[in-house]
Amino acid sequence: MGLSAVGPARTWRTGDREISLESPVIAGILNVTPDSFSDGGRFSEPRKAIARGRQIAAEGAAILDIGAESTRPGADPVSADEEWARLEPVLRGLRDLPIPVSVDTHKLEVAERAVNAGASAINDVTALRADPALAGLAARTGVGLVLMHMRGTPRTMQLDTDYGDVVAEVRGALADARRAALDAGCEPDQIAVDPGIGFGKSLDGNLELLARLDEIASLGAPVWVGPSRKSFLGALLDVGPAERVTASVAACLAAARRGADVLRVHDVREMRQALDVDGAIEARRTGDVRGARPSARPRAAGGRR
Ligand code: HH2
Repeated sequence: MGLSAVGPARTWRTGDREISLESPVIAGILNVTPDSFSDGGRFSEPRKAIARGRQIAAEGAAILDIGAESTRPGADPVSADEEWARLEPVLRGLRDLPIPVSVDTHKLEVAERAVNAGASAINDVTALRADPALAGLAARTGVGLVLMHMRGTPRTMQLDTDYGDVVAEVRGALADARRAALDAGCEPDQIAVDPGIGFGKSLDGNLELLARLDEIASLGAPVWVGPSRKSFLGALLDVGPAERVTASVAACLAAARRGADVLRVHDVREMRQALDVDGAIEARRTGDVRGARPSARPRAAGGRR
């Protein structure tokens, strides 16, 4: 099975832009935090963050996902003012980015400011539990909304990772959150869902969610997934975050085969190469050139022809 979607054309609407999900796309991660689990401190300085944001777009991401509060297990929360102070200069510096920017926040105050500063989507890792009013903001402004499953909070989420049927429970919670967003006035094509790999899940739970991602995809919403560099890969391979690049690409490809639309990754270049090779092979197999659309993908600066 290839990675191109079958059936009617699907899109994710983020403000005035529509992202085609005919084949999986990449959301490149930019953490402007001092303490993120794999890249904390690398892009805390706005100048470096802005340069990395541009690089992520040039490397072939369809979305730039900027986070200013770490959600790693045990992380301390930051105030809205602190979160905004980290985000503002970076958002302003990336206003002319050719790809939409999503902001990874669960605070209404931060989300409102981010949308005013040009963000096209809000990525809420609490799926409206922290602030249900985020759905109203998305409904009013038309920005995209990602609803991610997490048990508890980053401080508590790894204390209880037992589920009866993890996929059924996550699917049910995402269906409820999606329904709440629709009731608040969002359009269906604005709302994406995400099973929250690593957020209150055991190694087995994470593997089960990826293996049965098609059941999450059957909700009919665009599916985000974020296994990138996470500790379940470290548990499988006994390597640290920086050495989990190949494993992350493998996990994302497996997820894409089971219906993931948006692959949230730190290593955009490597993920892009994997999708391009898979697309080219798939196009050859099916005779369908849609799978290999190199012209739709910006070439990295300095890349050889
Ligand atoms: N994972 C993280 C943060 N935000 N958002 C979505 N939709 N899906 C995810 O899997 C997800 C997410 C955690 O990763 P990272 O941003 O790299 O680390 P940190 O939270 O430490 O900044």
